Amino acid sequence: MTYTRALVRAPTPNFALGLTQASEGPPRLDEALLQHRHYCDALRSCGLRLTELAPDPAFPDGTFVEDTALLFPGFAVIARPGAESRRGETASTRAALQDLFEHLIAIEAPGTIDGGDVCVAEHHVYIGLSARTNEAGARQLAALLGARGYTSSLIDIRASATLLHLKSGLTYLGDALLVVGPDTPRSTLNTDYDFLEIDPAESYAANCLNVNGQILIAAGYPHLAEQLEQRGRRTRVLAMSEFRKMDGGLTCLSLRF
Ligand code: CIR
Repeated sequence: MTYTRALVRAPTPNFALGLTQASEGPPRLDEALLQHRHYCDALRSCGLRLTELAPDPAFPDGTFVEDTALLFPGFAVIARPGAESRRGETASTRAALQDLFEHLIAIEAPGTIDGGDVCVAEHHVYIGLSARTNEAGARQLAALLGARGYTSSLIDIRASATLLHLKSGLTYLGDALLVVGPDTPRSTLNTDYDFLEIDPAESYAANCLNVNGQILIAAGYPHLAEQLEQRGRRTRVLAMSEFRKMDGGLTCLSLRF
């Protein structure tokens, strides 16, 4: 799929007050801002025009815009984040998407969905059941996707101590290639696809991103870089240390369409 645009939001000054389970210490704001700038530069160099949402200190996790919506050709789904502290983030996403998508559909209570739990592989969508995405939300999403020509399946990661979101351990890179982390349940994955297995020592690297043929990967994971290069994929490495401290990865920092 070719993207032309993306929504992003720089970290707020109180970014360190966001939710995290990582025990890597607080993020450094100056470094996070620099890493975010480089991320935006990478998206632009892949041909994307960026809409930059305003950072809002009421939402220290707001830089992880991916969790607030799901974008498909012709329609957008406004998510309902599982964490109470993040629920209000969707208002600014909705306002930004209003004029860009013909149809906006919202996930309704009691359903919750974080965009990070949704992995789109062509016309099949994997939906993670997690601490953030509940069954009611997953079923609403599955139904509305089904009505629009997509199939979907649920992957339960609630027993995983390591996966915050499904996409922490499963990403789709196009050309029938799924990147699968060591802790991701495999039983419902489409076996027609090729699986790129992430080395257990590099589990964070499973969250990578294909932007118009460039594969963005986090710095510090040489085995993944090598695996992708062996498959003839073009990679671009981005420093992500400050976002990792807040449980965020490459896909979380933008909404692409
Ligand atoms: C959170 O816990 O919600 C944020 N600190 C991290 C969200 C990461 N988003 C993602 O994986 N899609």
